[in-house]
Amino acid sequence: MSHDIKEISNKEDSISLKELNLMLRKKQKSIPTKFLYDDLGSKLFEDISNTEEYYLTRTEKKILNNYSSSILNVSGAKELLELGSGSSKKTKVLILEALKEKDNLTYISFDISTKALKMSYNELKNISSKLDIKLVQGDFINDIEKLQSTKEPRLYLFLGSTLGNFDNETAIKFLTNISQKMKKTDFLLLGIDKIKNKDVIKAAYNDKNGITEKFNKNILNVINKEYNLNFQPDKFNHLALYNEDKSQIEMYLKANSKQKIDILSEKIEINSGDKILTEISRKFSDTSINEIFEKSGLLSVKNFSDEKSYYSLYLLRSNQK
Ligand code: AVJ
Repeated sequence: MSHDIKEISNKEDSISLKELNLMLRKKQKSIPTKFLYDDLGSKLFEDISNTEEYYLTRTEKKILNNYSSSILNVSGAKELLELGSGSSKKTKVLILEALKEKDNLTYISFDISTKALKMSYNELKNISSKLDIKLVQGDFINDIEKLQSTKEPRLYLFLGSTLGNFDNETAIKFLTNISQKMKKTDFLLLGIDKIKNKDVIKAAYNDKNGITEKFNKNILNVINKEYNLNFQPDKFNHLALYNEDKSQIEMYLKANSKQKIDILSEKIEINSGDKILTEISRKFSDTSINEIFEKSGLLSVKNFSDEKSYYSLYLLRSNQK
């Protein structure tokens, strides 16, 4: 059985070759992070989340297991709307808990990737006849205002520490969009990775089996395909540094030899040792994340954590109304 996917994005989301060219010529070269997540990249990320070193996914899952019923009691949600749902595996815990108490529940899966939406549907379709599943394809930064609202109390979910991949301005813009969309009875559950011992953080992005390395290098295959370029992944090394001043992981591809890339009938010269930034992953303190909430019109109602305080789920409501 298949399921309708409602499309609300204009799909003009990809950057032009010209823009990419500019990004690769800047003093700090970069490639947009989203190119990490083609089908292979999404699969590799799943593999990362099963490594010993990558504590984030497993810790978040544990917190959800422990506190699903509190989260649902506080929020009183009749609808769950997940932003960037991926495969919805973690959310299943919350859905199963909600179904214990309720006669019906709506789960709205909102993702840029139709493949992810289909996976999410397959993961959930047989759970219960009381569960109504809706699939919406769109970009969670730009299309949030286009989402349909109902009168029911809704719990927005943004899990997996994805907020950490946004710079400050984008994070505030994104959260402001959500808080403006939220009704008085709505809540947002947000997954946040916390500042901790830097060796623990660094190890999570440098797993010994080299899966993160594969994941990082795959970005070059993705843009080669997308823009018909000639990057050679073997000529780069994976580098994930923890920038303590900014409390963020910075993931780079570092050239291990001199090379030329053909782009727009020009050549980009890359010297041995040049670094291309592919992702930042920010870590927060309770204070630094609350500052962002305040600037976004959000109020933290409660937060849930693990015994080591590695990770937190913040339950928020909008301060705008
Ligand atoms: C799932 C995007 C939050 O930043 O930790 C994992 C992605 N990058 N290893 C993160 C990622 C390198 C991950 N996010």
